[in-house]
Amino acid sequence: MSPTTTATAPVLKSLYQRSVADYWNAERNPVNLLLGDVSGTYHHHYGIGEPDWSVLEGPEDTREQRTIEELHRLETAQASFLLDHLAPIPVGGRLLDAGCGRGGTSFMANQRFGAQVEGISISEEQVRFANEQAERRGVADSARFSFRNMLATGFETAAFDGIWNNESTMYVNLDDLFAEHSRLLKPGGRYVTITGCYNDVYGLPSRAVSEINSHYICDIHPRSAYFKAMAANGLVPINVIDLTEATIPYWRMRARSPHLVTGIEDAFLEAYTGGSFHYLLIAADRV
Ligand code: GPP
Ligand code: MG
Repeated sequence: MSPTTTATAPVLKSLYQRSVADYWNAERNPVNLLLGDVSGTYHHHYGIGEPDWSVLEGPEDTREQRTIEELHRLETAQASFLLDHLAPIPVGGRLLDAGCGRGGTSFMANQRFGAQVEGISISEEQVRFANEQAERRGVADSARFSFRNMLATGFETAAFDGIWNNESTMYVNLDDLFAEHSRLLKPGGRYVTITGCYNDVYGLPSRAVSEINSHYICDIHPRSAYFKAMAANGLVPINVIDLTEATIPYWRMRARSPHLVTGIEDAFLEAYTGGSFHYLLIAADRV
């Protein structure tokens, strides 16, 4: 079997998906690895909440480490907020982390709900990393990671009590994604996403949004597209929360951390403050 196929079908279905997988297989950004090292929980999403700006003051030789710890705290707060909206999940329930990265949100959900978590990614390197983490944490029997495509997962119908996408919807067509989520969720199951989306009121994607697309090889959707695709696939929103103001301080602190910046910080700040882009949580029930 080729490493990029399952027993039944290739996981990567297009050159586009191959290029996204290549990006994540090669990704080693200090802003992700050094932050993850703080607690052993590696995130691939941004932060929310007010930073403790005093970390930038005080001794210079430990400033970077203080900043790393503070940004990690804000990223963990983001994942925790997402899980607040997934709850309640029955103990022993089954959850899907669609686009799981190095497994950060999956491990938090596994611990918090006592649930069985399946994390999936089209990056074999991320899957390997996350499974190694699961072994290290002693939870490999209840947090599993596999090389799968979120648009055609191969899991059985109505298998999950909850599904989330933590900043991974901008890599896929939303109609295809929500059709698969709808199939996978039990009736009454909960779906949550935190995502960046562009503002329909502004018009088409701004220069800053286009820069973000180019940086991550993604295709940020308009806000409207989420609600159209959910409505078409039996997902009924229960909560929509604009987190834009809550994430701006994270970007301001990240932009002031010379060892952590990746070069995309100003584009996020411009997109959010200019009104062309929102950071949104959407929670929906499967009917
Ligand atoms: C976060 O991952 C970014 C994405 C998954 C893609 C784009 C998201 C949007 C909301 C537009 P990361 O933590 O690997 O990014 P970085 O390396 O910049 O910290
Ligand atoms: Mg990151």
